Amino acid sequence: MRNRSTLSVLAALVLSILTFSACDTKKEEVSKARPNILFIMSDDHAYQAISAYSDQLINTPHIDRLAKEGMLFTNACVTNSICAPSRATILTGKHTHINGKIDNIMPFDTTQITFPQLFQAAGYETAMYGKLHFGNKPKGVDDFMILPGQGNYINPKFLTAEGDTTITGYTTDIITDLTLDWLDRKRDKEKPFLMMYLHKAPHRAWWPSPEKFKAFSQRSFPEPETLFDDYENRGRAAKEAEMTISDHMLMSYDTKVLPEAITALNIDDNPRSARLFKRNEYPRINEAQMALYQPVLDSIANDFKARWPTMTDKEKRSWKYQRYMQDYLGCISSVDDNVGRVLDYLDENGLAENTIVIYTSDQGFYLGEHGWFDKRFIYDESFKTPLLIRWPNKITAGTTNEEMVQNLDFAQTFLEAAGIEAPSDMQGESIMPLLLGNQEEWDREAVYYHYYEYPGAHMVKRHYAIVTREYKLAHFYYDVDEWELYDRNKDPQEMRNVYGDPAYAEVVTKLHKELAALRVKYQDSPDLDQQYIDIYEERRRKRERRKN
Ligand code: SGN
Ligand code: CA
Repeated sequence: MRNRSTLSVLAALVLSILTFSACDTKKEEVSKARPNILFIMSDDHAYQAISAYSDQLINTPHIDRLAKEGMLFTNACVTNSICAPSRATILTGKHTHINGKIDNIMPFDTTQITFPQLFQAAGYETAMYGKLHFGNKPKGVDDFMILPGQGNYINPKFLTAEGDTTITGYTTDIITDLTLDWLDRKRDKEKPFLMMYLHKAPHRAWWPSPEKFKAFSQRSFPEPETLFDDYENRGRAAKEAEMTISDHMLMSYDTKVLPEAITALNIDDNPRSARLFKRNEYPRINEAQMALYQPVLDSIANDFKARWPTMTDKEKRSWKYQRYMQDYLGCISSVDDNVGRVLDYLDENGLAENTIVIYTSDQGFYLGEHGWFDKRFIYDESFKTPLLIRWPNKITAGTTNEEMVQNLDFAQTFLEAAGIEAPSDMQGESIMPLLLGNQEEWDREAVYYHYYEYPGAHMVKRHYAIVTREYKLAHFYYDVDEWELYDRNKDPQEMRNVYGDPAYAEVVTKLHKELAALRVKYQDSPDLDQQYIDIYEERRRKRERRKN
């Protein structure tokens, strides 16, 4: 009896060890073959505001962890530097002239395949939380909670499959709470996951949480060298854009000077400014939150009233720049804290090793360079975007990569990492060789860019361009016909258009040829340029008909 029972216990033990280890091996194999993907994207996060790129403005220890433990791309860029087009490119793996979402207004044709659909079909558990800004609900996700349109910073509303819900608190914290809850409780843990964790911050009008608002309003930041750019030696596009800190940044709406303070000084502020201020986040603030925001708003208003009347124009621009940076970087600081929470969760739950973590933005942003805020231009600060990727045991920790990768490449990269076949009409290239250190398998020498939203907000003219490691050749068209060439090595701040300089004649000829070839490769053409212009003309006619 005793023997039998000892035997059976032994047998059970052996069996359980065998089953356990078989199951463990199987799990290992499955997980090795199919990594989780955590795609973190913020909105308008300039690489200048990540300390892994530059420690001039802010310390972002948590985002930096991805560089320390993974790969930092120093030449990652977008195909069209604006929100919805960038998102459409990421989701479809196609340039915006092909996927049709050339600007923030154009509807997205939802019959197109987006990469989360392919993940879902391949057995991944998929979700999207935060800002999509697409005009459509996402496809291919088992669960979603997204902000409507641009969404709000304070007490934001979310769209879900079950209807709308409004959550009290600060958007960056809330999007993270929801993401962690999905990772912890909602998802099917038998499956690998694809999580799209998408921040609204640091999008205009840059409202930090009350704590960061207070802390950052005490700080001052170094000015970029080109804050007082006069746009000499460039074409009309830079001169005519409406995105200067001095003239186009709104006093109340953007720099958060209470409208009463402006009226008190009898200053001619753009009427949109107070109107937008009173309509945007300010009325959403509840009493408890206002107790924290109000003292800071008052101190900004007092400082403004005391100093503004005697300031020179130059000092006024500097003052607005400081206010802009205080709020923008306050927003970033919350993003960084929250990225830290998510990375901790991965660590604490044994998920870090088999999860590819990507941190990026939908484009870059001007933090006072050329006197600007906003984006849209081919010039570096908005053309480039942060990109940091961690994938333990695959990517060598602490590596920097200088290749020209684009948001166009993301879909194919993620699909390859997950072992899912990418549709043959996607236009990017998987950057897997770079991640795995097989640099010799990568031979891209130039990327293509095309911006369309003109006439439109900030009035940045339409342009398409070729960018190589050495040069940038751009054609501004529609109501101008101007070419710009920048020598990226000699003139990294892009202050001198050398298109007409005879010293660059050969470069110009060569780049014209290469640009024409890229236009063919990516199926862009003068006819297509015209078709998209016609759509704008039609929109304008419709608006006028409505007015009359
Ligand atoms: C809004 C902002 C613009 C910004 C666009 C696009 N104006 O229109 O400054 O360029 O969004 O941003 S605001 O008065 O509404 O703040 S994007 O990230 O969605 O492309
Ligand atoms: Ca954006």
